Amino acid sequence: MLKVYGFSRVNPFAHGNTRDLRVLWALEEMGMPYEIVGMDHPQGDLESESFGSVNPFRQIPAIDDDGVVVTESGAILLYLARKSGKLIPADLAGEAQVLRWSVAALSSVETPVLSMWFVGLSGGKGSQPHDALRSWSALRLQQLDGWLRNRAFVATDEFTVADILMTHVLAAASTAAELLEPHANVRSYLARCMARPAWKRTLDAYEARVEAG
Ligand SMILES: N[C@@H](CCC(=O)N[C@@H](CS)C(=O)NCC(=O)O)C(=O)O
Repeated sequence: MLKVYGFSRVNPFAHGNTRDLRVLWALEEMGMPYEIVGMDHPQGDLESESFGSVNPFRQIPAIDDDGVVVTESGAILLYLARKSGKLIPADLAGEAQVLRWSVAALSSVETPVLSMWFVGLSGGKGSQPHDALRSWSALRLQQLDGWLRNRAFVATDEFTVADILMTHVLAAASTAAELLEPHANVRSYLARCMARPAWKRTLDAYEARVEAG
């Protein structure tokens, strides 16, 4: 049985935003069976020797699929899509678009918005580096907004794992709402992806299971 390492307890700020949700959402969309290995972050479960051998970075998410260990949310989603044949096209050209936009979500978009959040959290609000990161983030969102002008989904005509990654990057509490505000195409894209029943079921199950503390 596929094991998913996900949080069982996490601090209140991160609760509802953690990257195990990307994996759980994908599994829900794919209808794949799995079991959750619950990790208590405040209690130090990520620091255990056994988890260190799963993920040297000691971060969630990770999966163990009958001995195939995969970490990094993007790599996990692409692995699950290839394995299930769902949320990714079967042809090489279509698959390339999903790879392209999965990497774009996690590098071109997540890097500036997460860096801006981190510098702000570290006391840098109002500083020159924070302003520079805001400009960098705003540029990427403006460009993404143009790309989404006539598209329902980011990589292909259908919903794919690239949409899960892009949606979760943009909807995380770490992405400042002020960045999204000017971009109507991005906002309607997010609303469309987050209205999916599988996302609602995933979030409801997470909220019922994961303790904020
Ligand atoms: N690049 C990784 C980042 C994983 C990550 O940042 N995980 C967070 C939870 S969302 C974590 O485990 N934080 C705990 C820690 O770093 O101590 C991915 O996309 O999977």
